[in-house]
Amino acid sequence: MQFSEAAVREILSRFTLSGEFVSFEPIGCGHINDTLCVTLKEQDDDMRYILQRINTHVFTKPAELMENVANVTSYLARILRENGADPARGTLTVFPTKDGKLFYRTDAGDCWRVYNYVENTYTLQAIRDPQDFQKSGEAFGNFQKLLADYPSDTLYETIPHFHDTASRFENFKKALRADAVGRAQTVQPEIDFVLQREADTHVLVDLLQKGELPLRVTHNDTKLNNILFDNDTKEGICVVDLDTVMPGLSLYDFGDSIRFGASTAAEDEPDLSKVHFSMELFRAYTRGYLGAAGDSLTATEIAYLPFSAKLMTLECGMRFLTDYLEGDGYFRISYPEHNLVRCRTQFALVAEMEAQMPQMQAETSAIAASIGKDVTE
Ligand code: GN1
Ligand code: MG
Repeated sequence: MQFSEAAVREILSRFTLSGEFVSFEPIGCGHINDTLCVTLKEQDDDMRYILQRINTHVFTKPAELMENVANVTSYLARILRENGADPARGTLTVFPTKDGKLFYRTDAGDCWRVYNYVENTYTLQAIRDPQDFQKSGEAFGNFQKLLADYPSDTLYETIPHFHDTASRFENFKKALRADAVGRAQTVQPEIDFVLQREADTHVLVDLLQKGELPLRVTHNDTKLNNILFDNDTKEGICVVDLDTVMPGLSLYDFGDSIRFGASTAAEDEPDLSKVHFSMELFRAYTRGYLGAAGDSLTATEIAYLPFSAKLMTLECGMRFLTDYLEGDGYFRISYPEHNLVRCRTQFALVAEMEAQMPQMQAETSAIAASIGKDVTE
C-alpha cells in the first residue's frame, strides 16, 4: 500500500506529537496492518515514531483493540518500572490524538495509531544461530510472566476463537464446501492433509474446557519478528504487535514461536527441500522459554509443548489454505499462489514434527527436569 506524504502529514497532525515532519518509510513484514516509520525533528533531534494503519477488516473493533493495547502497555510499563527496567525500551507506548483518543479515524474510515520507535534495536526475520532463538524464548517467556497477574477478564477478545483450532477447522470445511473461487480441485493433497488431522484440532480446546489447562493472558502472535533485540546487549527487550493480546493458552504462544522460528526456511519458501523443522532450534527456544516462564507453568502445559508446536503449525497452514480457497481476502499476498506456498511450508513442518514427536517430548522433559519441573507429576 502506497501513502502520500501529504496524507501522512495530515494524519500525524492529529496526534500529540511535537516536531517538524522530516520523512517516512514503510517498515515491517506483517501480513495484516500497514506500518510506517516517521521521522520528526524535535529541537535538534530526529525522533522516530511508528505510524500504523489498523486493518479493520481483520480487527473490526479498533476502539476495543486499542483499549486492550493501551491498558496492557501501561501495565507493562508499571511492572517494568517496579523491576527497575526502562519502560521506554521494554514496552511500546501509545501516543494519543489531540482529542485524547487512542487512534485517529479518517473520514474514509481508516484507523491510525502512533507508537514510540524503540531505537537501537533490530528484528530478526529468520534465526541465524540457536542462541538468538533461546533469547527469543526468554523474551516471550518473560512477557508471559510479566502479564501473569493481569486480570484477563478485563481484556476484550479482539478476534474471538483466534486459536480455537477446532473452530478454525470448521471454517476450513466451510470454505471447502463453498469453493468460492474454484480452487479446491487443485489442492486435494493439502485438503486431505487437513482432513486427516481433524482429531488434533480438538485436543487443546478440550483440555481447556475440562479445566486441565489454565486460561492466561497471552500474546497469540509470537512470531520471531515481533521481538525487538537490543543492538548492544543482543537481548530480546521488547515484545511488539500486541493486537491479539487476550486470554489464551500459553501453549498457543509457545507453539506459534516454534512454528515460525524453528524452521530452516521462510514461511513462504517455495522450495520445500529447504524447509525443515530444526530440533536444535526447538531445544534452544524451549530452554529460553522454560528458563523464563517455567516456574509459572503447570506440568500439563509443559507436557503439551511439543504437541502445541505441531498444532499451531497445522492451524496456520490450515488458515493459509482457507484463505486460498476463499480467494485471498485475509492475508496480504504478493502473488496469486502465495497463500498456497505458505500452506505447503507449514504442512511440511507438521509432517517433520510428527515424525520427531518422541524426540521433541524427550528433549522437553529433559529441559523441564533441568529446571526442577517434572512433567509426569
Ligand atoms: C498474521 O500480520 P502478522 O504477520 O503479525 C496473523 C497471525 C499469523 C501470521 C502468519 C491477526 O500476523 O495470526 O500467524 O500472520 N495475524 C492475524 O504469518 O491474523
Ligand atoms: Mg501480528
